[in-house]
Amino acid sequence: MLAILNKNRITTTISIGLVTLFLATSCGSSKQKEIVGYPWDIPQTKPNRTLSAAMERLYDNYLTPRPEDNELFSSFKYTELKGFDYHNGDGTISRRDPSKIIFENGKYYVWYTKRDTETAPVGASKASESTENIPSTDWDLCEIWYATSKDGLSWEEQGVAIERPLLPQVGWRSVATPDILKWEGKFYLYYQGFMEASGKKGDHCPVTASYSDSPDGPWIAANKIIVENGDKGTWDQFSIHDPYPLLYKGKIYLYFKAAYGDRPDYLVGNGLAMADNPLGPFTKHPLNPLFNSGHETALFPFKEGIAALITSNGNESNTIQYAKDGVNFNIASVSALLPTAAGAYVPDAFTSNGNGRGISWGLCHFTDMGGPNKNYSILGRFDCDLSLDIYDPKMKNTNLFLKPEVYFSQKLSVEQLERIKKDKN
Ligand code: AAL
Repeated sequence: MLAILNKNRITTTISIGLVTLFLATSCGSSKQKEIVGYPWDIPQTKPNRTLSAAMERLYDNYLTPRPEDNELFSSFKYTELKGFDYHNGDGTISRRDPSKIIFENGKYYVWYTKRDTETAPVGASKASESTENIPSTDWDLCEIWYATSKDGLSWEEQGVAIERPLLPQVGWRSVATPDILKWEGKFYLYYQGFMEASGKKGDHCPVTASYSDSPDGPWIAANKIIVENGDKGTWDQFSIHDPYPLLYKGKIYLYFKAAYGDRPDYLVGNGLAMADNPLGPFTKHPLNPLFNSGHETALFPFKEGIAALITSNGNESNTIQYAKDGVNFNIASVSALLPTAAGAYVPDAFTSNGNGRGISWGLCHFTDMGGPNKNYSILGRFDCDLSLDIYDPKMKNTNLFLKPEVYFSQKLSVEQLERIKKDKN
């Protein structure tokens, strides 16, 4: 009897059960040779032998042992977009946090946070210096704009979708980080509605919404909080960020993000609020938060469940996760260079048919473009193969080669350099 300890359970095997393969000898005799090592040709199903914890995990935790066969593994490729002007990168124009992309009227639509301010933001740490015209963070004093595209590479900015309403309405200070729902022929934009400059106390805001008969607007503001902050002392008491609606199991599943705990050691989790109607009432899932890591919400229907890109913040950064029930997520793969604030093209986001097909491209953002004094963000395109309908082996590469300049751009801080020098003496 041999007890095998692995991460989640103790398995007692009935016998050691080493895999035994028998090879005929070259002279055709019946003499057979026992191979006791792990087989050369990776078995697709868990072999009946004792395995190390890592090899147990390979079979227990992933859809397939090889990443190239894993429908929920992908590497990511990036392309610069055509059609957006950033005022020579002086920090006064910023576009960030793209919504998921939908296809309507023969073209792709995306909504995003746009800042067009007199100056670049002063930064969260100097938020007290912000004014009616000077933004604190990159997403302060913003509006929600939208753009359309025929090919997903060249975009035409169409104009503002959601302006900042007048004080004291929800979002008077800034409206940001939108996402889109199509429900019974109408369109619903959910977004963060700031009532103070972000950075002053934290990044505090609730979620509000507007609706329209057409993706081109005009948009009517619900003019109320759609997803309330949590009770005092709970993880989402201050912020409900990145509202992200999908239609799943016939209900509106609105995933969202909250940052909790005291900075700098704060955690970011994504939770879920559900409703039968787009303007609520929304009921938060009792198991929230549903993720222990991640940042901006990026999810899509996959088979009968929901898959998620978990980018940064937490022990499970850089993973792709899957929940058969849309609630209990597990790691489906570990990848690298995941798109930040991904807004994928999700053709079946609102079908609720229990047969999600996955994603293969979308938009994301790149922040901190102009350095501390000219901070702004740009939108870019990512491509991947997290789709059941394409097979692109070039997207299944776990051996990422990055140029030395990428590594050398990760610089030691002045304090770190001092510590290293001091340690030496
Ligand atoms: C983003 C999002 C939310 C935050 C800020 C703007 O990436 O998580 O939208 O409030 O940063």
